[in-house]
Amino acid sequence: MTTAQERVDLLNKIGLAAQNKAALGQVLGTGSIGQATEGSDGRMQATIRINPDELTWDPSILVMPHGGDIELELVNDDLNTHCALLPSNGDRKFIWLVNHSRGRATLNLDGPGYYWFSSPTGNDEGRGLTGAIVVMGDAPPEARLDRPEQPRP
Ligand SMILES: [Cu+2]
Repeated sequence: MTTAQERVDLLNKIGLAAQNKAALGQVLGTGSIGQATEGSDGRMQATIRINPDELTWDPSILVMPHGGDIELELVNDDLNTHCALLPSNGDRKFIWLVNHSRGRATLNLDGPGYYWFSSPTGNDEGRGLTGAIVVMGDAPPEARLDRPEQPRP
């Protein structure tokens, strides 16, 4: 077992913290965590990058403080074309990201939970370009089940 910092140090030492000759991309589940910022109008905002030669999203875990609308800026600083397939109520959003490009997507995620996003082209997902948007908070009253009070952690 390693602590989180030891894990990062070991991945760096072995050379698995970037694309290398032993692995096509970063080790699955390796990546940073970030928090969306919130404006006075309640809309949230975040920037997610693909850094050169890492083949992960940065952050790869984006945390929203609660459900609602979020404006994402997506930046591809890698030397290859990628894309983003993103969750949103009603329909998913898709954006192409040629190398050294950026794009914007507005998502509506109104319920708490884990939502997945990725770059589904080529073998990007298998190489590490998968991520999660985590929406904190409780389910809105209209979405709650009609059942007796449940024990809460
Ligand atoms: Cu808020």
